[in-house]
Amino acid sequence: MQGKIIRIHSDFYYVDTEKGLFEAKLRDIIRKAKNHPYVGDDVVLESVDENSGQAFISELLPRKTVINKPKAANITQALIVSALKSPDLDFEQLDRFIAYCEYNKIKPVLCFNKDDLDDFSALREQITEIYKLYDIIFTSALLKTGLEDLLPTLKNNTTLLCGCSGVGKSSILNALFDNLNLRTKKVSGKTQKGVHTTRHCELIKIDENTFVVDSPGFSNLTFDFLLPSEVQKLFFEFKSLKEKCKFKDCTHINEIECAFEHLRSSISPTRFESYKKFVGEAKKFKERIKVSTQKIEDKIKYNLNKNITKISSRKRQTSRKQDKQNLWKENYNEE
Ligand SMILES: Nc1nc2c(ncn2[C@@H]2O[C@H](COP(=O)(O)OP(=O)(O)OP(=O)(O)O)[C@@H](O)[C@H]2O)c(=O)[nH]1
Ligand SMILES: [Mg+2]
Ligand SMILES: [Zn+2]
Repeated sequence: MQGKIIRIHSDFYYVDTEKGLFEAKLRDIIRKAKNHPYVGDDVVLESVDENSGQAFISELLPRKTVINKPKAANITQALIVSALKSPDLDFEQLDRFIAYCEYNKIKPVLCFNKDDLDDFSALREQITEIYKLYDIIFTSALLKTGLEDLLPTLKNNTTLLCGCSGVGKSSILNALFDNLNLRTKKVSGKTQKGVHTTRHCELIKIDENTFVVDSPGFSNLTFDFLLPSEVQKLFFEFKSLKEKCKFKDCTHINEIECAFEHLRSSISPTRFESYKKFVGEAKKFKERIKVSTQKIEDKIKYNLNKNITKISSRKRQTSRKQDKQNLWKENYNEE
């Protein structure tokens, strides 16, 4: 029997099937495999144990998409929710979410909530200008405005709602769909930050082809898993430039004679600031790789100087090239 994981609580996986909802555990073969199932995954469910009533997931079916923060599979787009106020709009955090979606090849749609808290005309204009290449929706979950723009966007998609805590992800879903009753909670009076009300990702079926995933708010995305020259791929501002800059590893930040030299002032200052920060984080990753590779090289050199007796191929030291590749893979696939 096949089904879709809608919720995960520690070792328990809740799987929606044509015969109803099952609480399942992972078969050893899946548990020992590297990639564990996520919410949104299609899985094969083994027949339920008659005595204990326990079901088991025995196979993870191929994924169309996957995202590790928050953990979700098979989503077709992400609704990045920000609040215009309470908590204040944080452009850098927004850029982090957008860049992370771009990295995972998931279409971002931008939602700006709590539109009722003030007159945001100037801020709205600024947002529309900066993010003109993305779909933008302004909402108030409280007054239920903007929902008419949101509904058609969600239709026939599996949409992950993500963003910082307290911006109103669960409130938006409650406002859109009756009877959901997702838990929501006031932002802290002192810090004006969310209090992490939603604790787990949850896939909610709206109709046969429409799903939404509510997720816990977070704000600790860092770009320490890719190379500095790759960060530009996550910013639409640089995409049109691809072929034009003659320097292979150019970050386009301050290099002279870089194709972007004259265009730097045309990119929005907040976007450029975010870009520079992410490149900085990626540089640390590059350093880490360099240091680890050096350590391996030193070890190999040391071993080569020793008189090593022949050992079976199974136990033999991996080649330097292989070592580098493994190290690269390890770092690159890191969450
Ligand atoms: N004024 C106003 N308040 C809102 C709106 N949307 C949500 N809120 C309030 O903001 C607070 C946080 O909303 P939640 O829906 O819990 O936020 P969340 O993004 O799900 O937060 P986490 O689950 O912690 O990630 C609640 O007190 C909501 O009532 C809105 O459009 N306008
Ligand atoms: Mg929530
Ligand atoms: Zn350049």
